[in-house]
Amino acid sequence: MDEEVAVVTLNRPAKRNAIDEATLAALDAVFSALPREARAVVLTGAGPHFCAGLDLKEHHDKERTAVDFMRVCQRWHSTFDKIQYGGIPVVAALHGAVVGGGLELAAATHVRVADPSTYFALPEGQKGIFTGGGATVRVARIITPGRMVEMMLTGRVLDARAGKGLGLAHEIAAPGESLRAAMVLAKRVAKNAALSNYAMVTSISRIADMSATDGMFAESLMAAVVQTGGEVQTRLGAFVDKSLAKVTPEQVAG
Ligand code: 1HE
Repeated sequence: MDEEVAVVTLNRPAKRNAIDEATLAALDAVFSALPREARAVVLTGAGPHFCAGLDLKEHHDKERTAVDFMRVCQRWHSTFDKIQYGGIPVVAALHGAVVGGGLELAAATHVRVADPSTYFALPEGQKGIFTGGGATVRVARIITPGRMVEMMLTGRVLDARAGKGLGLAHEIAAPGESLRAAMVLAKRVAKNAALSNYAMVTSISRIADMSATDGMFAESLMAAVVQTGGEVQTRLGAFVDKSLAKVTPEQVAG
């Protein structure tokens, strides 16, 4: 923990942080029981790459059946849902390969900071497999389904800048600095009211799945809870007495 920011590190660098069953279980355990005082999380990967996706050797060796792999996918989905909808903002610090299931993992986070070494790919087709960790939903929504189909068919690799252009990254840090830059952002995020952050990470993507009428209704319910919540009087009091920082052009994103 660093100033209310919990740092979660994929720590299997010798295998490029490939996600085997044990790694997924560890991720699930961490995101199921974040420290109570955590107001934001930074997710990073040890070694030269963020994450090489599904552990292909384990999958090869296990000779899973269709039902086995369906269950694997369900575990990935449920773990990544905990990341996306757990109510605590998650900032990904990306570097090196963010490929296959690594991109699926990154897509479950809320803010993604890359450094120039970062590259994105969905190389499943070349391996004779398909995405199973939520990419058809999460990655397709970020880059559009058409672009995802093209990316998978061609095996195209996107560098950090191209990834940022498509929304896979939101910021490009200096070389080797994505973790530091992610910490800066996470500390900023952690200063928001916790209930506002909860509303952002739990409701916006869900409302995108609803009809406009249902979405407006859900938004009004969410806003009714947040706008009458514990920190409103203090924070708006600071606005009223002019002690709250103004919104200024200096805050424009780079
Ligand atoms: C792995 C994996 C892995 C590396 N599963 N062991 N993902 C992929 O198709 C990515 C496949 N991996 C690669 O293309 C490269 O390994 C990397 C670009 C990620 C890294 O290259 P490099 O040169 O830094 O490392 P390396 O020498 O290739 O790998 C180091 C070790 O990590 C080596 O093991 P070693 O025992 O020979 O030392 C690799 O075998 C191992 N390794 N990547 C298992 N993915 C729910 S469905 C999700 C679908 C997917 O994610 S498909 C997977 C897409």
